Amino acid sequence: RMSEHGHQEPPRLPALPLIGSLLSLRSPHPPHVLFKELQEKYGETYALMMGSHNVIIVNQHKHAKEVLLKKGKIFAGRPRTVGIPLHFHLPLLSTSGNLCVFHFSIAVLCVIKVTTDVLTRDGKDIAFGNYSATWRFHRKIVHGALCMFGEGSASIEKIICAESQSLCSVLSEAAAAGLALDLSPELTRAVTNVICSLCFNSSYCRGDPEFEAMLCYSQGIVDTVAKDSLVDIFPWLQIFPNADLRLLKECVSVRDKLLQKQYDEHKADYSDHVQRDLLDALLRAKRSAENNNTAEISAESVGLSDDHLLMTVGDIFGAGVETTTTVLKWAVTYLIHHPQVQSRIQEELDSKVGVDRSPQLSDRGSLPYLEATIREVLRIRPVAPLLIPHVALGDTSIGDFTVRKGSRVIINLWSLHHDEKEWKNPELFDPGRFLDSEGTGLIIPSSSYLPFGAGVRVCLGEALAKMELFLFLSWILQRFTLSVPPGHSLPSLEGKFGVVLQPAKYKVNAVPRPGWERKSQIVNAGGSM
Ligand code: HEM
Ligand code: PLO
Repeated sequence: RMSEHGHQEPPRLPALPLIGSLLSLRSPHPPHVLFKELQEKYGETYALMMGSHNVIIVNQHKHAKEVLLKKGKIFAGRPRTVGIPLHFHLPLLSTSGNLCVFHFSIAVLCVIKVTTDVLTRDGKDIAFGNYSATWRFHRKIVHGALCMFGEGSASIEKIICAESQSLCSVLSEAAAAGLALDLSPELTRAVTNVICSLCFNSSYCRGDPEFEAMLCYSQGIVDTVAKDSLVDIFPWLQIFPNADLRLLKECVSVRDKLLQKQYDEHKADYSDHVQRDLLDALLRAKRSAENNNTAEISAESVGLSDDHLLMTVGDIFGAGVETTTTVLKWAVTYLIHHPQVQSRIQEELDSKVGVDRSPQLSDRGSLPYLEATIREVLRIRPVAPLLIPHVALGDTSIGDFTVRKGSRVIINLWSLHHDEKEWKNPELFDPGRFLDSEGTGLIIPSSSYLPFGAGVRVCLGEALAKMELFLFLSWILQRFTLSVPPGHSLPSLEGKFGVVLQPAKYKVNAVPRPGWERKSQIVNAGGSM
């Protein structure tokens, strides 16, 4: 079919009514890997049906940039019902009579509408909310509030360094006691306190019951929000009790209570003269819209209802915790697999920072190998391998292909980051690819690299996340060498696909480096703070 917006329809996977292309999507691999493989048969950009929805899968950077940048605005929509691939594990009896577990991805039928709608009160947030005046307004406020804490200002750096300090003392206590640690809760705590300061101007001590509740509900949400549950395939099954949906609703209700409490406290102490945090910034925008009620813009009409404000902070809080923590966990995992990378970072730290003070943001320029390592971690294990689905808000095209209004577009970042034409040995972890031939200057060797997305929907937390990754990792590696305990096997590099791609759980030995055996508990920021 010819169209003014492109010349042909993209190749399409076979589809049946109701279930769409489900039968073509059985595979032993998670969705991002399957979508990469399907390129061989259908080409780099192809279409499939999820239930009754047309979904276009983009596996190549030129098309990805056309969607995100050149036509960013027309592709800035979000599905009203979010399509997320589901992963199934089915025990089956093989012909030889052995019980095998067949894992296969069933890329989705409809939806995580039910789950994200529960999470965001029907899309009243930024990440899952559709493109609208309200959405633009909220992004602008959040962006402004995050800039206030931005790179130039000392406060965010101080907050992150204080959390690094406390993280390192936990590692040192464990080392002194000869214990191997699961770093996951420790990293989560550190990252959570940073985002807590930004959103609520508060933080948690170790063992704070409210903090433990937060850790628990957030893991519950991560585990269920994109989970392969029947409720997501057949939303009408909601009438039946479903364990996952019940768990999600419980977790969301615990989260909402914590958010509401912060909100009430902030409202009570609000003053036009001081802006302590993101929630104050949102409240200020709400107040000023309410005072301007003479114009057509009322607080409600620009989406400054209580629900919108709560869902927006909820988003920043959730994204702020889960993404950065996940990248830190992947970084630790790869460093354990590649001790030579770890020792090269430590040499760089020893020569550029030394042992008399702690790393600070101004060291970023002189630690290129650490920066290159962070870039490589973000390449090889992208946190959001399929981003969040985009939706075409009008008739348009991608390359020569026609795209009709309402089509969903999934950018397969996994394919971009593992494209053999762009990256030599894409599965090989090699920070050196982000350095120039002298090994001292940072480069981006391929344009097939978009860890934070791009354009209208680009990640709002990129600058913050980069500061955190740099500071946490430099503090840890200055003081400790990480490895698996003797006799343990190396941690798996296969991620668990979900709303974020998470590494498996394992224990780590953090061995204090020479000079840091006892020092790390006593010495603090060493004058730099
Ligand atoms: C969206 C990556 C950290 C807030 C996204 C997207 C990606 C991404 C790929 C989706 C873009 C799209 O759909 O086209 C990352 C990575 C992070 C990180 C790799 C850590 C290394 C953060 C942090 C925050 C944050 C710390 C909060 C301060 C958001 C928000 C969105 C988003 C609010 C939704 C934007 C929208 O839909 O308009 N991020 N992110 N992210 N991120 Fe991040
Ligand atoms: C993580 C669990 C929290 O309890 C709620 C939450 C809010 C925002 C989500 C985040 C979760 C997962 C990562 C997401 C983020 C918005 C943008 C980010 C999806 C579900 C990414 C990587 O796109």
